[in-house]
Amino acid sequence: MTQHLRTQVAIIGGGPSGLLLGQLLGLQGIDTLILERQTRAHVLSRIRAGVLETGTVDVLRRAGCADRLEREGFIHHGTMISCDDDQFRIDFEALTGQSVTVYGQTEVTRDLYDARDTLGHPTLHEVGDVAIHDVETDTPAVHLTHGGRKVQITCDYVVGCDGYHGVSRQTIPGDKRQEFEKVYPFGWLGVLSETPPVEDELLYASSARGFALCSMRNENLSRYYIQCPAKTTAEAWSDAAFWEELQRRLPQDVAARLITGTTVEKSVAQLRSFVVEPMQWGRLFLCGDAAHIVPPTGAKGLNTAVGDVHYLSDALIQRYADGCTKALEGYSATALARVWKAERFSWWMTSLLHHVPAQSSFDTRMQTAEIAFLRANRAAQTVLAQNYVGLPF
Ligand code: RFL
Ligand code: PHB
Repeated sequence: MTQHLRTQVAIIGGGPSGLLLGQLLGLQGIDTLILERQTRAHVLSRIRAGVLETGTVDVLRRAGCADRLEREGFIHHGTMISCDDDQFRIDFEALTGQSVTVYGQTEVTRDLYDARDTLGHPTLHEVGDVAIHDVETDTPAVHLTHGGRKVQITCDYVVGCDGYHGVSRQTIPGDKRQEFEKVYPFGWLGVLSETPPVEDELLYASSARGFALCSMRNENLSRYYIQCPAKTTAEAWSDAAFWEELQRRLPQDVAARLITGTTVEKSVAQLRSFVVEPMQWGRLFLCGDAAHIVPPTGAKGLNTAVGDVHYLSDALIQRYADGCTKALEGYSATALARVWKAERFSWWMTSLLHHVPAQSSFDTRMQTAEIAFLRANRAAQTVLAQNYVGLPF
């Protein structure tokens, strides 16, 4: 037996993009149905982003999901950058008048699920075989399996918020879709440890042995990353080996202060830049990692996803308020203009701070010279700070 459902906006993917879109639309009385492949517990167990732009916090506030963030998040007015033993600070507040908030993506997602529970709008978890149909007509549909049954959903619009490995992007015909990609010859090995952070602010560390990042979640929960070979697995790294390698990449005085301990999570992420154009096809729209990926160095992935959701939610709200589809038609162009700027910044920060064994001595000197310029030049620091705190929507 096939179950038939009807909604206004079918959202594929219950990660931060899908949940935030559902919340912003739900608050305006627009029905959404979220279709998520994993269990809620699985989605909430993924440790990912940690840095939120001011604009992201504003959108979460508009979604009614910023109360805990404002209580528990940490405002950072700057960040540290080091090159071997030399260390300097980028003062966001002085350079841009803005700051960022350190609050984990896991917590953002939890707040969004709680808000959806309060709204009472439906989410189907553990869906399978999701297939999108007829988005070039006025009656699109999504077919899937759920709990051993076939489900057919009719809707006005389909939004693909299903991340990089999702199915939505592939619905755009191959001859109408252009993909831009750069795969970096390295990854990040990340650990979460129940230890106090080594610094009050984040530290982005460049060293001849490769990049390292000291980040945090709260006073007793630290997040550290080291650049690693692309094919490394987390299992190949003991805690002791991780801490030793991290210490070797940090300035000596910082390494001496590092408190190590048992890690509670360890994972490897491949670094990639990716964009698909266009971000819409007929009545299908893409948001977040479904349409673009950045290497995490600039902390832009989640923030760029929130930018997409901001544009698309406004366009859909306008469409349901007065029937005007102008903003919907312009969604891809509007979103892509901001996406490419985040791509450029993330690529630049990644290229500046990472080292690969095969790189030429000339390239190494270029990195050293650029970091030295950044250290001494207020205009260069302002450009970094403006991008890091987030470009305006
Ligand atoms: P997600 O989070 O991948 O969610 C997609 C959801 O879709 C589901 N799904 C499907 N559901 C139904 N049917 C299918 N066929 C489906 N296929 C997939 C998945 O199960 C999932 O629940 O995408 P979304 O919502 O667009 O959110 C994007 C962010 O998660 C991502 O951009 C950030 O995590 C990137 N990122 C960072 N971003 C920042 O802004 N600041 C940071 O500091 C930051 N640090 C990071 C990061 C990403 C990292 N990794 C692991 C790649 C640090 C790391 C290490
Ligand atoms: C994190 O805390 O997970 C984090 C912070 C900054 C980044 C990437 C990841 O650039």
